[in-house]
Amino acid sequence: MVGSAVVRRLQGEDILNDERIDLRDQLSVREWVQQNKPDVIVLAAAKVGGIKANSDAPAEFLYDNLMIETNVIHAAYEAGVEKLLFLGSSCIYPREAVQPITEDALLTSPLEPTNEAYAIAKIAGLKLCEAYRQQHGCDFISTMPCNLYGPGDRFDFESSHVIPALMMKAHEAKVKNAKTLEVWGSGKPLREFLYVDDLAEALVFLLQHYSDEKPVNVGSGEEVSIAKLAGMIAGVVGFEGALVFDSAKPDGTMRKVMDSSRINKAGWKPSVGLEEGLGRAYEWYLSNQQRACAA
Ligand code: GFB
Repeated sequence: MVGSAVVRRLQGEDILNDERIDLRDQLSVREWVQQNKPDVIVLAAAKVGGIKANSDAPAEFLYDNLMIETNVIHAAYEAGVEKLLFLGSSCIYPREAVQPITEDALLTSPLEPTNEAYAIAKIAGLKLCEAYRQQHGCDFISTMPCNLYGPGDRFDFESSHVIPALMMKAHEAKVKNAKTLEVWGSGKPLREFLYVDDLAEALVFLLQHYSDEKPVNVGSGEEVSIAKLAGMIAGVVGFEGALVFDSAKPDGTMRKVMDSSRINKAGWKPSVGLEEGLGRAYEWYLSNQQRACAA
């Protein structure tokens, strides 16, 4: 999802976007980077998923992400890549971080257990960028996006993030004329969502204007409860039944809103509000259902 948005944003530029490489394979990555000699790498590739996928497959989330990061970052160093941008995530901040979360909160207290494996891997990625900058002078930077959504997202009832999962459920409920829509957890957790094309704009902005070891938060600042979000999604999809909350499912972190004032002050602001973004995401889902479910 993020990679495609960056490619959309950079249309017309000389972009290498080779989906055949298994980034977990060290040799393939090294050969590809040596042969293609990119000037810049945006490391958007990762094993990602929603709260259930993270809890069900911690080994995959840890292994795949560690392999992707170490292979790409080291290969970039060996090939003398001029700039590399690594993507962390707001969920790598401590579970009880003071809100809104500033970049300084990293590694100050324990992580949220439902995504600990993913968070540990992503923290390692940030630290790799920092270490290659310190030891070898590489211009490798990192950013922390909040929860993302939009075209190219993976739509799956079980393993998706909340927006695509609820969108699919609401769509199916509407088509089948069902009376209820199941929402996991209490509906009380608060989340901050950013439309993926706004993130792509921020990434290009950082590539052009930022060079420091400290990661940069990129969020919308727009916080919403899961209950309200579910209602908005039902509205966008046109599902008119009732929301039913399943308290047997986990809530995860109760709140994770980031302080994005550093990038805001530097000049980047999001342009797509949640209501509009949900509409666009649903349109994309309707016209790409096959691709959306295979992503
Ligand atoms: O998007 P989500 O899976 O990830 O869930 P996290 C957000 C909230 O939505 C949780 C609730 O409180 C879920 O219980 N929710 C309600 C649902 N209905 C659903 C549903 O049908 N599907 C899903 N998936 N959730 C992830 C991390 O945490 O955040 C990842 O696990 C990743 O590592 C991502 O970084 C950004 O926000 O809880």
